[in-house]
Amino acid sequence: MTDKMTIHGKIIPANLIGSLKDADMNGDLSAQLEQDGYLLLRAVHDPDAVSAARNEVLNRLAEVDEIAQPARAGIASGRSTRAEQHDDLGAFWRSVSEGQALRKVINGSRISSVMERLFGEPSAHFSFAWLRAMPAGRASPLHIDHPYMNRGSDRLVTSWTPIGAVAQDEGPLYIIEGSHKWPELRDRFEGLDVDRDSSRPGHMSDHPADMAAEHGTRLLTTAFAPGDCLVFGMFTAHASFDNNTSTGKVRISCDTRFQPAADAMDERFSGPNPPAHEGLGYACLSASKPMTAAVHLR
Ligand SMILES: O=C(O)CCC(=O)C(=O)O
Repeated sequence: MTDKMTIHGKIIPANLIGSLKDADMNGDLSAQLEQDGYLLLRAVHDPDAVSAARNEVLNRLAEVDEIAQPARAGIASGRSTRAEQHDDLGAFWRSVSEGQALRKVINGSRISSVMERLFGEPSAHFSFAWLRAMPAGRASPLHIDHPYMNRGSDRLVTSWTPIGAVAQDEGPLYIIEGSHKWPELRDRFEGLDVDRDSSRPGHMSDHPADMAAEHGTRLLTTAFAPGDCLVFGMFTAHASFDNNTSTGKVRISCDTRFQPAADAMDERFSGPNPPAHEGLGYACLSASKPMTAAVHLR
């Protein structure tokens, strides 16, 4: 497997890759998040609901000829008519991101009740959602979430949901073990707001394997099954492995954000028409661009 575990084409040595451990769902979720910087929640969502969400997204991508028929296989066609069919790419991506079946999973009662247990009080979620369709060869850059969404609650957490199974060679998310406790990440990023300070990037260009090796830690990942999700805090360094699928399968995932309902919410990502970064709405996401287009960073 390790020859298929690459980041920007570089093979990651096996000794630098470890397994995310399953959260103890009956234990203290808050203490586990504090200790590990993440919670791997297995089977938190209904797999049938995830499958319905997956088909909903794939059918929308097939409509713009980016997914080959039968759409449920999730294989990239290598083509796109998205830009020809949709003048407003942000509006198109918003309509996909607000699909009923998708929202039933990512904002549903199952994950909301886990969040209530995590916070020990009622939870709320951003209305904005970061849906991604990652074709072969593509990966997300290394970053922490804090600089992108720090105008509201400091108890905000990310919930990363694979919309369908993601094998280890299909570009799963990884976190850098122990990074949530690294003072250097706080020194470098705490208080940075990428929409107010464009002089400093929010992501890191350091190679994650080098960072892990320097700290004597590893990149933690796993194979994800439909229904799983990975929760982490705002200072946990994370990104994805390259999608090295040999079948052309696109990795579909969605990140959402939860917080205690009583806390202030970052207004960029809340309400019926969230302005998101730079007021661009869903057009701020690289996923709003045709899958065949050059890669951007969000
Ligand atoms: O899905 C990905 O590739 C990246 C997800 C991510 O960066 C996040 O959940 O914050």
